[in-house]
Amino acid sequence: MTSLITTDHKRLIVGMGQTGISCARFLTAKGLSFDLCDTREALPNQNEIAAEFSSSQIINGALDGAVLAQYQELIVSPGIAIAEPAIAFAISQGSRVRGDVDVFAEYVTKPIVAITGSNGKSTVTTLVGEILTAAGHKPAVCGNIGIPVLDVLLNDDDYQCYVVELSSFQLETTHHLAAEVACVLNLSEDHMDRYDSMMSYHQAKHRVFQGCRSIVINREDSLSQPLVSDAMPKRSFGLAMADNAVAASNQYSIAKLQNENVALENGEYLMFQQQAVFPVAELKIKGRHNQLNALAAIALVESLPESFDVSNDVLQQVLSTFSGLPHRCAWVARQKGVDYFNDSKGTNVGSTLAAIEGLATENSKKIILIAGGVGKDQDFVPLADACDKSVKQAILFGRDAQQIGKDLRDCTDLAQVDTLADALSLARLNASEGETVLFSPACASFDQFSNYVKRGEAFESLVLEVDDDS
Ligand code: UMA
Ligand code: ADP
Repeated sequence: MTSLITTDHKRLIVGMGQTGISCARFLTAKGLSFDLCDTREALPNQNEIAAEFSSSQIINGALDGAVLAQYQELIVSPGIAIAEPAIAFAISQGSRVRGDVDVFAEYVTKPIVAITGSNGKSTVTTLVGEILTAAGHKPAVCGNIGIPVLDVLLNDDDYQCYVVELSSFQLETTHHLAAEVACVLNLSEDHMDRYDSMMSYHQAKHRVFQGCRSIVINREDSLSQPLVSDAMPKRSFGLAMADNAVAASNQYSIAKLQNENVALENGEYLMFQQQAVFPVAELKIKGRHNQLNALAAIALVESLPESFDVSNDVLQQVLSTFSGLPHRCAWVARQKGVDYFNDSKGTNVGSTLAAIEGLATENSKKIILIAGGVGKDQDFVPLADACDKSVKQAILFGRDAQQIGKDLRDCTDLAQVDTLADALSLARLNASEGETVLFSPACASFDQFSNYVKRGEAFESLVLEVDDDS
């Protein structure tokens, strides 16, 4: 990045990926000027970007604090940490740093459902969107899920509300979201290569509550709960009912009904207060974590103003048909009596733990786990108990296989290989009829794949290379 740059523009968009380009288009539509930069020397679509934003300067190469400090406002993409020395220097010189979600919050006038957490964000965001759509409302489903918020805000007339998935990276640069309802679904270690402690990660996540009008909390995860006044409207979800009166208000939970009501079959139900909402057995998304996700989604929808009313019939219809998103504990095939599951989106310890617990059968070690990749400085020890109980063998591959192996030693049989293909070959050799091969890496994919989708697709095609003879 050259420091000889001179510009009349006051804003610099830092990062020219999906987020940066959405900011550039939005600012252009608002008649506001800006420059653009990216640490890459040349982007594959550099010429197209230069042509589309011909009145902006485009700066490529390593970030330079002196250049950045010439701008009053830096709109920083989530992939770039604001702790980067060049950005920190610009801040010290008076530059204001914000992200695309902060710009969105400045302009948006319709209700926002804001969803963050370590795991389950995309599932809950999608489910909330599906429920609202089925009820005839027009939600925009956007954010970290893959659709930049400013892209959808450009088509604001098409929507009645915004259901936004937010990452901690996006929240770091968001100053006042003012959501209609905000939720941290759960909190467990992730992105420890970007944050210096769990506390900083927690602080970033909790920025989702700034200026919100109501909250949804996870009763069983104290780290998900904000410090807010008792007057703040609140709904809560958790597997068990809380027994004290305050926590009991607006409670969503799971309960086993037996001979309670002739109109209902015995079994487990999603509950609101004492009222059965939906039978667990009829949920298409499986596992305890997905039951919690379903409760969270209902609580979020029911926190919206009355104009977003959703009938019981609509709720039943969506809950009985929503089968989850690809690459999240998705069944791929049964071969020689062995079930193969792709959980490539299991990119941290919390999600892999949920996957093992979701697929475990009581008192038997019938899972062969394939894990590994970029460990993001996580501690893998929290997987040890679940491996001890339910994992017959853990096959580790990729950059941080050795580190994971150290954390899991003694709890299960371990094997280390180089690639996903090697891991699957070994799993095939060792899996017996009635067992499960679970690919849930607990790691990011960047050492061997461009993203979790490509990694999951690779796993599925490796599995399906062999004929399904089930
Ligand atoms: N860039 C630099 N220098 C860097 C890092 C990035 O110049 O050090 C550039 C990149 O070259 C890229 C651009 O900045 O051209 C933007 O990259 P980005 O990494 O900020 O990503 P976007 O393409 O803008 O996509 C982002 C989110 N990416 C990240 O947070 C890393 C997407 O989440 C999100 O879907 C998208 O905005 C729309 O809101 C992805 C993700 O991995 C799925 N999120 C993480 C997660 O879910 O764990 C947080
Ligand atoms: P996110 O968007 O937060 O990454 P996803 O819905 O995409 O969440 O799911 C990511 C991974 O986390 C998948 O492996 C999924 O099985 C797992 N998961 C989903 N919901 C939960 C939850 N409530 N608790 C723990 N793990 C979960």
